[in-house]
Amino acid sequence: MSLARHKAYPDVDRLMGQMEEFDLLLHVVELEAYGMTVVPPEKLALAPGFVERLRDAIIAASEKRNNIELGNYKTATAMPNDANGSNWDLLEEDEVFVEAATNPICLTLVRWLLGQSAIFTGQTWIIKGQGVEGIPLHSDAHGLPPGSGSIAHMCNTSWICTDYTSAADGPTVFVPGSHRYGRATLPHEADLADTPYSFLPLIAEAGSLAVWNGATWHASERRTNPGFRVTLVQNYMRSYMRPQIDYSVCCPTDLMEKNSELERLAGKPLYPYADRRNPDPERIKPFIHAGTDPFA
Ligand SMILES: O=C(O)CCC(=O)C(=O)O
Ligand SMILES: [Fe+2]
Repeated sequence: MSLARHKAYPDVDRLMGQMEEFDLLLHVVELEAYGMTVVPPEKLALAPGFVERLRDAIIAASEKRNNIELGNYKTATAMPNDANGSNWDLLEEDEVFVEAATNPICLTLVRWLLGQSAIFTGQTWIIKGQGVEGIPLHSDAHGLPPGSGSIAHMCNTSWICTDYTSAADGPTVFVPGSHRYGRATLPHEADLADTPYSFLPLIAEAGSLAVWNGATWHASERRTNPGFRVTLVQNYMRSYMRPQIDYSVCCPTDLMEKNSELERLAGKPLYPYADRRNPDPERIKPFIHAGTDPFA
């Protein structure tokens, strides 16, 4: 008999019921132990054709927003440079993006990690063609310094829209257990070629959902196969840590011009992204640095 029957801890009892209903207990244990898990399509209660619609909607959005043609996603050997341009903020492009963000199995795992008050904070695609390089190990929980590792502050749920069968597909890779470090990677830890940390690849068939604690270190490998890897990335966050007054927007310019401390305190927040684009890497740098040390 489960403890949930006592109904003494409603926020958890609800989750326990859903985890049993959706057969997610293994995935919750993997999230705790490894910092990531992959839910296979058969557990995701997907509407017929969901992953095909999602993949087509991503390709259509990329072609429309960037005024390009991507060709056959299974066989293309070249990818236009701007296939990932304007790739944030997709809900209004197609209702399949709303289905993806609100899938009940996805939300059960999100709420396990972030609590019932979790909020949806972003949705973006990755299209990755033959020869596209990987990216180094990093945490997605930007700005959270060491000491913050006992709970998840944000998480990532990624819909896998094409099969990730081997390293040649250019998959995401993860350092298992790294969510416990509760910090960003340091420069000498980040390169997959010589990092001292072991990592495991995200191998999954199309229609799977990969879920990770945002603090779990991850990277991606170079894609050598033809065709595109297509992924829908979704972020959710805890609802705290937002300013009462957003001085980055409303602090009078003349006051900031007279006082450089005031300008610094007003901040230049990384979020929200202003124009659907990944921000300039120079703008992200200070936020990543803030995740390396409590005094950073
Ligand atoms: O799989 C990849 O290309 C890496 C994606 C990534 O870093 C992310 O979704 O946060
Ligand atoms: Fe990431």
